[in-house]
Amino acid sequence: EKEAAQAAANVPADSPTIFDKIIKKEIPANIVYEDDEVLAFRDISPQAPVHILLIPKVKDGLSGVSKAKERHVQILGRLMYTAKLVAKQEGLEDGFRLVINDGLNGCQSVYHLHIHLLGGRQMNWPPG
Ligand code: DGP
Repeated sequence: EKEAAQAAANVPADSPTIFDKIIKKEIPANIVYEDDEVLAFRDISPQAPVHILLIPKVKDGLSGVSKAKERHVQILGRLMYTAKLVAKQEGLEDGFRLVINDGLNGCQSVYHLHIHLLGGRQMNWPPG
């Protein structure tokens, strides 16, 4: 498990991931929102009643937030704004959580930047 995580962390920032297949509709996903720039779909392993991933449709080297460049500022803002729209669409009026895991210590497993939108239950703090 640790070796797999290490291997995933070491691939080049532009390498394709499973999320490219979801973007191209080559594998199914439960898509809840889509526009020209952003795709949002339900996490395959939900950690809350609502658990949605928001991703840029064009990766452009953005494997994780630690790889962000100045050119990514627009899409980063767009992703967070879209998370708010999807939270409303999902009826999360009582609150929600956005999470971005980065790298090995952040428990990132898919190296295509994504925001986790979690809601529908009381969250705990601090996270594990
Ligand atoms: P992270 O650990 O932050 O890199 O989150 C990756 C998430 O992606 C994890 O919660 C599980 C989810 N995931 C991985 N593969 C698939 C898939 O093929 N479909 C869907 N819907 N989610 C996936």
